[in-house]
Amino acid sequence: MNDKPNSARVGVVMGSDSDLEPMQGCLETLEEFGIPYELRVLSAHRSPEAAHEYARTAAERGLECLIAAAGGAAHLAGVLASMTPLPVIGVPIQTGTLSGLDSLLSTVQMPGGVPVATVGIGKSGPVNAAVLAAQILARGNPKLREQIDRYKAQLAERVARADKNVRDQNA
Ligand code: RP5
Repeated sequence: MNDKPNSARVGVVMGSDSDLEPMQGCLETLEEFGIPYELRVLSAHRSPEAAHEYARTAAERGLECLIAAAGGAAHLAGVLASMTPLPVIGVPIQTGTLSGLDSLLSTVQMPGGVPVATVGIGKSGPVNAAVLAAQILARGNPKLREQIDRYKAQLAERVARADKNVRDQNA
């Protein structure tokens, strides 16, 4: 799915290939929704010119939303957001040194006028980034809107099953 840049609607950008494993939940969720994406490794610090070029051309290449994952001094999402009119979702990657608090704060604390919609640290963050991207793309797309409704209904069903199990076991 990520080998067709012309049909991609979401750009998923990671600061390093070491972010690929923690981002699996994001990629799987985009695939679950049938959203074509392109996947890139671009670093705000190690390959700034390539990152800038990507951000500058993302909208004209037909992308509708960017997801940027980075850890540590995580400036990738903010740098992309500064150079594109597209909505940017930031995924703070959990680090070994500061457990991702460093990534979270450097992704979320953007100056006024340059928002990065930042998701949480840990497993839920990458999944939520994909769900948020789907919700952004679902505006004016009734089929995708229905998929999101079904997704949320499944979440509720899972909780109802867990509730029943817990009550049965503790009756
Ligand atoms: C960030 O530094 C990357 O996004 C990654 O999360 C972190 C560590 O990168 P590597 O040293 O593993 O390449 O730029």
